[in-house]
Amino acid sequence: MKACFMGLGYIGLPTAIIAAKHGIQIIGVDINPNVVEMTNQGKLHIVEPGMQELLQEVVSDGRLKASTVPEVSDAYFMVVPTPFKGNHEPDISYVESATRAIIPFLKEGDLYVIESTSPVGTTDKMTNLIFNLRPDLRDKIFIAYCPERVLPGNVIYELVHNDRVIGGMNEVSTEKAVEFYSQFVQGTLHRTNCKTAEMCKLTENSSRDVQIAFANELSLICDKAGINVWELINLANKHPRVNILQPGCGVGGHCIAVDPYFITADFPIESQIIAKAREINNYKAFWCAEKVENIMLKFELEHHRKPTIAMMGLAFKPDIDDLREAPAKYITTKVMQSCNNADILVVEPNVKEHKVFKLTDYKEAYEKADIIVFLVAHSVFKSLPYDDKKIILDFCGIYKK
Ligand code: SAJ
Repeated sequence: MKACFMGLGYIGLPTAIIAAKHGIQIIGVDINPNVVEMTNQGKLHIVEPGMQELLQEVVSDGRLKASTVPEVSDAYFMVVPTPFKGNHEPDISYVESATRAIIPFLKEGDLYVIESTSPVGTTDKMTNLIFNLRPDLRDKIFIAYCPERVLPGNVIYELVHNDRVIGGMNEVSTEKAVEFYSQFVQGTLHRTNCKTAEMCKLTENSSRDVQIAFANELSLICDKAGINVWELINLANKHPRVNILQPGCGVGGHCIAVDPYFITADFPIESQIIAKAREINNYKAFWCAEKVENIMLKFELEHHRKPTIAMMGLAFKPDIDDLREAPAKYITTKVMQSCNNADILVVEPNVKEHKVFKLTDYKEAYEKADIIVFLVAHSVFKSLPYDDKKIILDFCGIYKK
């Protein structure tokens, strides 16, 4: 069996590698020639523990080859980005162009699968596109939607062990896709239709966004009421049917802060809670920046000098080096812009160098600063002793104080 993966990014490349490792012949396609070249040299262009060794193995024994153009295969997988446009409208143009690129190669009996997070109805749209251009293939190919669920950093394990949802345009398509994924997935493959599978992916990430928004809203209430939100959530979670997540300085990354808009854009009247959750999580970052600015002004009035401030963390979540859509980066930028001349030390222990921020070692910054702002709950920060002579703004629960 030969499979063609359109898109060699954070999901496409690991999936292609794991499929190759399980004996499937893979052609991996990417529009970026550097990605193609690096992949063919066995060099991983993304950061993912354990993946480098696997890539080298499948490239050297010829099971994975990368190219900028597709090749005739038995199955085709669309694993390209689906960003949103300025007004939070989903942009499926990459899925469409990847689909257009493989249409000439399709033949009777082939499987076509979309993995990219997509608005409801995308699989139907691509089905129409395929049959408009290739009416000869009507009822002769299999079409399905199968979203990924992996957590970056734990991809090798989760790609194999997580359950997956597979929704075909009809039952035979679902079965054909289940047959493909069962070659390397040990989790249960749950069968449904394509619209439900599309909505399921959006629901998973929106559910997490709404739950985090609840925790963030509690943090705003508790700040005003003079209650320790960490203690409160810990106590509330002692109830057998309550499980509140943790507040932070906002929600970042390319999934949870994006996918809910795919629902709100198409269902603006119905999706009240989902839209509000996005607003609350975005507002939380703005609120944190304002808090820092106010504390700085207060310090200046009391001490007749500008404070030294340590902004602790830039990543979008703890213990990673990924700064995409990170609220901590937004807060740091906003604080730097609003208070020129103040001495701001930027800390991100998981990144060596940054082209915009001059980075300072976390211990040195903690030592030097008058105001410590904890933005990301990186493990190393938890070893810093609590110094009550400093002003500490703990937005992510380092000390849970
Ligand atoms: N966060 C909080 N409080 C929490 C948990 C998370 O503020 O209690 C914040 C994080 O700091 C971060 C953001 O939420 O800024 C997102 O982090 P995350 O760990 O919740 O999720 P991602 O974006 O790394 O990965 C998610 C996962 N989805 C779910 O858990 C439902 C992953 O399984 C998906 O595969 C991925 O999105 C995706 O690609 O869609």
